[in-house]
Amino acid sequence: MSFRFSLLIVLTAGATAFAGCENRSSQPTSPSTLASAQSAMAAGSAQLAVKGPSQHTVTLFDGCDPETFNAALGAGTCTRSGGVRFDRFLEQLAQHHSIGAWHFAPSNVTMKIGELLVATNRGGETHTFTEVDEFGGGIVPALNEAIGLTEVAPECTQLAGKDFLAPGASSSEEEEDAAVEKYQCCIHPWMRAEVRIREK
Ligand SMILES: [Cu+2]
Repeated sequence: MSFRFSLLIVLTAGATAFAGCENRSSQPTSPSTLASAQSAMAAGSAQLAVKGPSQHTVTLFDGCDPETFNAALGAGTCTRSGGVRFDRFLEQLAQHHSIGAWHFAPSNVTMKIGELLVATNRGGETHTFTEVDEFGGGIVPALNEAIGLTEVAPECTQLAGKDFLAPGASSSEEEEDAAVEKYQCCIHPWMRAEVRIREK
């Protein structure tokens, strides 16, 4: 059920509930509709504040330490405060082939056709949120090597400027097909998410 439809039911059911003996609602409200309305209301009042099409946000996080990352990779590479020092970052990658602070949250999303998928960068570095057929390496050979990825995802070799999300930036797309889609960062290829899009 889309958000707009849920809201309509909540409002309709609410009007009926408060009408008392004066039946101001011309349409009788079935118990199942009321149950839907109640579950929609129980889903949280925060939902009611949202306007426009229903959207699902994946947040891009990292844990870069500005002092050491900027010294190693150039001024402006990392704009957050505190975090994982660059030498520690490389050690962790070599040991674990990923580093948890650099991740997409949530990493699994289920949504419906017509809804918006939004990616928002809340980290201190630039990331991409790139749809790929298969997860693979990215555009930084040293990072691919550190995590043992030898196949570069072809989609990562065809990025445009708009695909690079600076800290604070967002992208969004409306999902049009029922599918399971894979998304990864083309800089830090262990940052991954799977998105299941269902029929309406
Ligand atoms: Cu990244």
